[in-house]
Amino acid sequence: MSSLRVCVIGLGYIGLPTAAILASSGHSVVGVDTNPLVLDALYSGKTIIREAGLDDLVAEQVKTGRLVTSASPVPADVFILAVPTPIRGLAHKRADMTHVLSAAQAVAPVIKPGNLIVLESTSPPGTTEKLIRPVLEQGSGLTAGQDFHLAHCPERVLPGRILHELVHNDRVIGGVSHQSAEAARDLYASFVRGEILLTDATTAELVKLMENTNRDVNIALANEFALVAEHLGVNVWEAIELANRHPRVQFLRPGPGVGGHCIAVDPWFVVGAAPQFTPLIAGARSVNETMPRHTADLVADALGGVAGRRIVALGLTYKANVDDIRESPSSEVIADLRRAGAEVRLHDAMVEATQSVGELADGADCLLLLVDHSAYVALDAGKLGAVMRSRVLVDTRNFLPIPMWTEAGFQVVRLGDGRKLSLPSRVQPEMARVK
Ligand code: SAJ
Repeated sequence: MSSLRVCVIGLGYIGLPTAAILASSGHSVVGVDTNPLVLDALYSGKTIIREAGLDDLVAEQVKTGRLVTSASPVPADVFILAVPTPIRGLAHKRADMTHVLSAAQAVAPVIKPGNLIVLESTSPPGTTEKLIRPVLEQGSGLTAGQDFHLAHCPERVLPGRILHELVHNDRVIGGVSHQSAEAARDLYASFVRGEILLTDATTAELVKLMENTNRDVNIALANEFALVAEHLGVNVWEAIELANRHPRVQFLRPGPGVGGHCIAVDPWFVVGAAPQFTPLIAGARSVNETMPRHTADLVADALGGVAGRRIVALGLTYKANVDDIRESPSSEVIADLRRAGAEVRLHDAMVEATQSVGELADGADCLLLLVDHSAYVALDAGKLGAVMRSRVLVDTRNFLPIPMWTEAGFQVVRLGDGRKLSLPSRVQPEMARVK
């Protein structure tokens, strides 16, 4: 395909890697963001996101001049909207479409006949047809599907593997017309090596939500069994390993909760679209939402109450080996413990720290592993135990080598392991719970 002028609106975890890959595929890319920090960094070839390989790719493309910045959309052949779609409201969780709406409003006046507009942001079903389309048509005076192409191409990359997955994953593209879908396919074919599958816009929106909901529901199932196993005095990790030996069973992993701005958010878009048909999806969400609280309870059980106890929380990001702390279950666990009177010291192997785990452990009562960052494998149980006031390890990810910790004198408690909870404090478990 010939080189196109592409304007990418939103330079976050999806927009920036997409912009850089498009530039490296020979297109002329203008990156647009409302955050001046993002633009300033990019102007000098830098990023404010940590993602494997991204810094180098961006620096290279800025240097070639194929990736430039702008504070607002400029005329182009293609516009890609990659802005966040968070949820708002605690009781009735609804998609917050403010960013998508303003991106569409900003693009509309510069659209020319023959342009292609692609929505990449994960959105409630109907967004492309019912929200974006009228805004673009009114603002441009043109008709989608006739004068310009409009498609939804949901991103599906995994943070930590974004650059690889952007190229190698299959892509689903939904157009408001078949020609729109084909125009988008031609663009993505310039860098995607996976298969590109065409459908209509609303189906593409639902497919994306189904993918993340599938993961959320399956994590909820693992979490629910973790609670069952604790209740029955069984080790869920062993049980999962054994169940997964069945050729058609594949349990995911329990943990202290589901974080990030995708898996914990997208199921609500489905519930919002069809509340009367989604008890399972809503139920899975509530199981996953109870896990941070349950984790705080586990710590309280292990310590016989947390008031006045010193706890070192290991891992603040929403998952392993990324630096993204947004919507992390860790922050909920920590807030719960602090509310109950604990002194919680924080460490994250992926976020620049002023103090080492050893320094933070000095005089502490408990190490609480919340995120399984690879770096934590190297923790030295003997050295840490030597400086702690009491030796309790709570591992919510079944990640640390238990024999090393028990040999160093640690009382080890694992989330989902009912066999490890025979602590003296459990004689009166209700009193020890975090209320
Ligand atoms: N988690 C568990 N147990 C597991 C797997 C994950 O507790 O077995 C937790 C993680 O610790 C984390 C959360 O779930 O808190 C989400 O992590 P994740 O790795 O499952 O997913 P994300 O949010 O990083 O990326 C997901 C991906 N979706 C799917 O795998 C279906 C990715 O492909 C999407 O592009 C991304 O959401 C997105 O942007 O929608």
